[in-house]
Amino acid sequence: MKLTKALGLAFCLALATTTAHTSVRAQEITLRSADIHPDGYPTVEAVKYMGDLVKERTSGRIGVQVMNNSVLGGEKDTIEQTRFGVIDMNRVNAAPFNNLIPETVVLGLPFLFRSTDHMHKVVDGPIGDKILAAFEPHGLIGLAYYDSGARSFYTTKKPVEKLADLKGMKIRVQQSDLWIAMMQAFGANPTPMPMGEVYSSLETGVVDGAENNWPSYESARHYEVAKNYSLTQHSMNPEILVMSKVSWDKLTPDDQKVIRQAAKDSVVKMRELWAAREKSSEEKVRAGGVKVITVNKDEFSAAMKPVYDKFVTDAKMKSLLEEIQAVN
Ligand code: GTR
Repeated sequence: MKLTKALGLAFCLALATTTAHTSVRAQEITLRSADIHPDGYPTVEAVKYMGDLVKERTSGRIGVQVMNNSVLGGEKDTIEQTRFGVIDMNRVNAAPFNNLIPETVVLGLPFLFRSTDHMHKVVDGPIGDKILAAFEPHGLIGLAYYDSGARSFYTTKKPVEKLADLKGMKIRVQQSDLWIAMMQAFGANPTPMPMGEVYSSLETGVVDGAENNWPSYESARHYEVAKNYSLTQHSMNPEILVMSKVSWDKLTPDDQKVIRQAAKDSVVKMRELWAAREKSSEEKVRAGGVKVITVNKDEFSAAMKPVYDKFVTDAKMKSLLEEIQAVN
């Protein structure tokens, strides 16, 4: 019985693959792009939109197939696969790049950006370009930045009302040394893990809390199991769209230009989608019974000196930080 089922599944998969190939036959190149988020999430829709632009601008020769919902794996794994050309494109938060590409660390530093506008000015300007260029020696082409709002803490039992409440709490973080150090500076016990494991970890008590923006808190349904959301807004770490250098090098310079431009053009669309989703997600979780807590952000930000001391050490990081702070 088991064998029959397995054979049946294999047959279905083979059929699905054949069908997929048939439907894209008119396209010469199909770029597979990874994302962990579900359909409708702004990052997913923005990359689909970018794909439409690419298709239109190459008369249907090149298309983008967004493979979202973590079907290609967690972010850290898909980054590796993208570097090796197994995946062509990837939309990932800046955090899982931190240990590989030191220049990305600056973007996630706590309480760095003064506002969304400040963050936009930085990533849209020469500093943003400089950080994207730092991807290339690591087998990746940095294409664009997408919004990710501000990240705040949410907890299952005890609400975080003041800094001392985080003391000893097990908090899930992204897989990045910066984020581990940040949680330690907040007094918490960092537990790094991929996003896909967070819901069950909150539910079973493996962690006491996590932190994220409104849309992720809502779409991953973490608000169902962690009902205290404390508005610390400690980081505005953006999302980054990258392409595998292996896939990039197979394209003509003209096609590379089309890809770059379409990625840049999708940023405008993404920002609209993001602003709307931040609002609707906040409304949904509030309606779902979440307790939203206002905190004294200064108290949280004052605890972050050790993080800056640990990560802003060399001349390159110091100048990146100063340049960002100087942007008005
Ligand atoms: C989300 C982000 C994801 C991922 C996730 C996480 O806000 O869009 O790329 O980084 O957070 O916390 O793992």
